[in-house]
Amino acid sequence: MKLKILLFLGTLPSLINSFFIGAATSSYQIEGHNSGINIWDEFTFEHNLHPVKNASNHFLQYEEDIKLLHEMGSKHYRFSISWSRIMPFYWNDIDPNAIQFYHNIIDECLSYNITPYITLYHWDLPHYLNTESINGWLDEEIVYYFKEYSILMFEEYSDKVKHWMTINEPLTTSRQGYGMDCSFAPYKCSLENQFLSAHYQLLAHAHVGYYYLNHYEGEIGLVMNTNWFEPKNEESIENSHLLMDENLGWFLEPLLTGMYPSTLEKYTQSFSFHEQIILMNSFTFLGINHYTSYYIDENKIISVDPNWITTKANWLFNVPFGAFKVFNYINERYTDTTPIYITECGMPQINKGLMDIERVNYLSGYLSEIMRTENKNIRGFFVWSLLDNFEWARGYNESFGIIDVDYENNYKRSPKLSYYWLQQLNKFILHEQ
Ligand code: PNW
Repeated sequence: MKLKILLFLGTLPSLINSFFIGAATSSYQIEGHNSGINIWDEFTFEHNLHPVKNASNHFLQYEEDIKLLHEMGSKHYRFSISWSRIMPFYWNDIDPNAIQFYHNIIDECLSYNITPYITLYHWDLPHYLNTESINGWLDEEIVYYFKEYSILMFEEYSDKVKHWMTINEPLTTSRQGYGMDCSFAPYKCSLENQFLSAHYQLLAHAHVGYYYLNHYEGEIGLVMNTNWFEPKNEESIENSHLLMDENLGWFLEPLLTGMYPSTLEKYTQSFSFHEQIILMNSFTFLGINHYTSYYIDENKIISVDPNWITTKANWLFNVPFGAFKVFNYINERYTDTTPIYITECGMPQINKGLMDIERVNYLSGYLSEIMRTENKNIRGFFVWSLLDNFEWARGYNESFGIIDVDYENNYKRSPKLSYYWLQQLNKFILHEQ
């Protein structure tokens, strides 16, 4: 293990002057103590998933959690605001306690000199926006609702917060909530819905990002997720491009060019000229969540290498070289000028417990590869996640945290090995900077 850390530190200098390591969370996965109902409450109830009542109890323990982040040496925290906490029961019914709660979190961060990065939407859509009259992300009106809610958040917090993210992983919402990998809330799945929900998420992002950049000083971006699809041989390269179009290009190309990838033409509608202008002027950075990679062959069959290290999540393999490839690919194929934050990266360990050597191994591999990419625009890395949390359709069975949460013992927090490893790394980075 010592050797691994040393090897890793040897590769640091290329990006180190401008690089940071922070941590990420999302509201529904950790806060608990919700009042209104959102689509994930409905989903977990209907699927008899898990008692999500108080998640990781962050609502009551946020001071302790932010202190732990501070003690890890991180100066950057990505978290989300819960739309359904802010407006719990009906549209524009604003809960002042919720507004105060996020002020408290922001103030707590600032007291430690931790910079807050706020995600406006991390999947907790209020119930009243997913009904027969307003059909969630399938309804054009959602663009208006998301913009009004976001403006309210800017008015409230923008004096203190200068880094914003609009929507987390529109790909996952479209594929898993509305599309062909149907497994997430709100479970309204068809091929048509998959592309329609993506379209409105893109427009919602665009209107909010454009508005923010025209009214405030700060930065804003969309958080996209992508795997890397490694071609198995020369004949598979085109299929690898196609899969990258279907995962990343689907959302990234509209931002950069105002158009969907040509390979998706038969499924997508085009943007008007006005929408194109807004899309292309709606961001100052790209947020990229990257977790894993697959092989793709000439027949578009996806596979994994049996030697890749597995994790508790059946979709997530430890493939460091994929991180190298994916950020090079973004650099070469899409943009070599736009700043990038790696907004999520991490894994769930097979056995719950504090000795998460697998996670140290994963993080050291991924960070080393990220450091040696040609991509010079990467500004920072947010490990997913600060705390063990509610892992959506998989409930509490997958522990992504660098800090353990004991759900049976008053939500007691215990930092894992990876936390201490990142603490050492942060000391080194800060020292070098
Ligand atoms: C992300 N997949 O979701 C989310 O942004 C987080 O809220 C979540 O906890 C984290 O990754 C870990 O899963 C994903 O199946 C969910 O490929 C599923 C997939 C990818 C990302």
